[in-house]
Amino acid sequence: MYKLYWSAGGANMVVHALLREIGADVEMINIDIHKGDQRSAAYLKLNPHARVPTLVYDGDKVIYESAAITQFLAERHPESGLAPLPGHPDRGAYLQWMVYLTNTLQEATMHYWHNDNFIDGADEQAKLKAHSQQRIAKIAQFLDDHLAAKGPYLCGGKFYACDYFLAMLARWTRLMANPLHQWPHLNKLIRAALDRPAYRRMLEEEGIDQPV
Ligand SMILES: N[C@@H](CCC(=O)N[C@@H](CS)C(=O)NCC(=O)O)C(=O)O
Repeated sequence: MYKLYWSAGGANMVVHALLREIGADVEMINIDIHKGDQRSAAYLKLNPHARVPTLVYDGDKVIYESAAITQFLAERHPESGLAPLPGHPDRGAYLQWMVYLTNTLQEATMHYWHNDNFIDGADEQAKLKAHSQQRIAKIAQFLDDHLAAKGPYLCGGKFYACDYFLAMLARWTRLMANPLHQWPHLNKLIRAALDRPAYRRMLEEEGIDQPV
C-alpha cells in the first residue's frame, strides 16, 4: 500500500502513471499547491522542501524527488518492465537518461515556471524565463537527434519509466514558444506515452485535458 501526495499536473504525474501501470494499491492525497497545502506543518514533516510528489510506503517510509521515486517504484515492481535491472544491457542508458532529464531539462523548466526561486526582480526573472526557453530548445534538439538516431524511445526499442518522465516534462513546455512536441521524434515518444492506458488514467484522475 502506497500513499501519493500529488497536485494536478505537478512532478507527481510520472509517479502517478507508474503506480497505475503497476496496478499498485494507492491512497491518493491531494495537495493543492495553489492554496499552499504544501506548506502545512503536517506536510512539511513528510517533505521539508514543500514540494510534490511525496510517496509513503511500508507504513511510515517516505521518499520524495520525482526521479528518485520513479526509479524506486520501477525497480520495486520489476514485473512492470519499466526499468532495466542491474545487469541488463539498457541499464546504463536508463540511468543516464533519468539523471540527464532531472538535472538538465527539468531544471530548465523550473527556470521558466519558478524563476522567483532563482533570482529577484521582475526584469531579471523575465530574462531568466526567456533564457530557459532557448536552453530548452537546445535540449529538445539534442534529444530529438538522439531519438532519430537511436530511438524511438530514449533507450532504444523499449519504453521505460524514463520515457514517461520525458512525456511529463514535455507537458510543462506546452505554453512555451517551442513546446517539445514540435520536434517530430519527441512528438512520437510523447504520443507513445499517451497511448498507454496508465498514462491516460493518470491524466483523467488529475483532471488534465491538455496532455501536451
Ligand atoms: N525536484 C522536485 C521538484 C518538485 C517540484 O518542484 N514540485 C512542484 C510542482 S511541479 C511543487 O511542489 N511546487 C510547490 C511550490 O513551488 O510551492 C521533484 O522532481 O520532485
